[in-house]
Amino acid sequence: MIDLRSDTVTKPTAGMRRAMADAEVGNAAYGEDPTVNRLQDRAAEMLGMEAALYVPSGTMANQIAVAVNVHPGDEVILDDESHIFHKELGMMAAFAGSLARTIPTPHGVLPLQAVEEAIRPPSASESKTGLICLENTHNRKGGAIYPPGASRDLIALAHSKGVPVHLDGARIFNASVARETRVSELVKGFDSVMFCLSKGLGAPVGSILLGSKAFIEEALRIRKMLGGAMRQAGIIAAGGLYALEHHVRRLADDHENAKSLADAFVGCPEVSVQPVETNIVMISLGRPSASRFAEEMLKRGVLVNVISSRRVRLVTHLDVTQEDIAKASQGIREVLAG
Ligand code: TLP
Repeated sequence: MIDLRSDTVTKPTAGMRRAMADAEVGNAAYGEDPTVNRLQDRAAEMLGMEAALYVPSGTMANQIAVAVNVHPGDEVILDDESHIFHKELGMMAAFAGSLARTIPTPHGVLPLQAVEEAIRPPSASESKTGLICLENTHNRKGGAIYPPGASRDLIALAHSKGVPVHLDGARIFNASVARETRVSELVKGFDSVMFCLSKGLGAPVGSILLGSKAFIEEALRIRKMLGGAMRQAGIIAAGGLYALEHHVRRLADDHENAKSLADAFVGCPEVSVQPVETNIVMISLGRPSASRFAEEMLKRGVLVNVISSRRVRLVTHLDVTQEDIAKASQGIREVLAG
């Protein structure tokens, strides 16, 4: 099977498994796991943030960031297809008690004017704007990169109104490699950032949440509330460290593969492909339907992700070779011709 459903499907490489097997461990919840501590320090250094916290998943990292920043009844401004709003099961309301103030966006980039209008001035009779969240790269917008200028302007606006900004940077390393820009440049100015080790970077488990020392101290308490304090987590953290050392630059291969995969759809009248910037190919189909397309691809040994009745997502990653892409492209042409 060629699995293009997600970049979360990668399996640890032999080198990564060796690093995991050899990892020094301790009780991470006591702050005594040397490998977890090394991973957190390395991540903070790479992103240029004060402090970092290893957490089991990207969802937990995002929801901790929301909960640190809001009180029940506060609003969070974010785009209506963001992962935090769309795919985290209403946890920002269920756990933190916040309200989503969503803004529709064509490419996942929040328009400044709409954000300015959505930020509420301090008032005794209205909700407070507690947080603004951005996503880079944007999952449901086909791996689109948030333009650095646009995020800088948004942060400046938010800070001028006293509102913190969180970045869901699950795939921020894809943006960094595609733009040939240091990841620390892309996250400059954000109050908190999360990135996933278990997506394109190819580690089996975990995400990193970053921010100021004070933010991470509070994040530690909320991670514990969510049952996310881990013990001898160095075993899995070693996979994350290995990924940061060995799997960043190779993301460029995934981007190349995604571009050639997208080419297979070119010229099909009933299909539109979102411009491919990183490792996600998002297509909209007239005919066949998304589920029919997925069934036909499955018969040809290729798994794709049905996003809605008309949308399909294909994601390239560490476990997909150029040969796999050629085979999948052949399958796509056959299905669309049929
Ligand atoms: N994305 C997964 C699914 O949940 C859709 C995927 O296959 O793409 N932020 C972004 C932008 C994400 O894409 C994801 C996961 C998360 C956060 C959550 O990370 P996890 O799965 O580690 O909780």
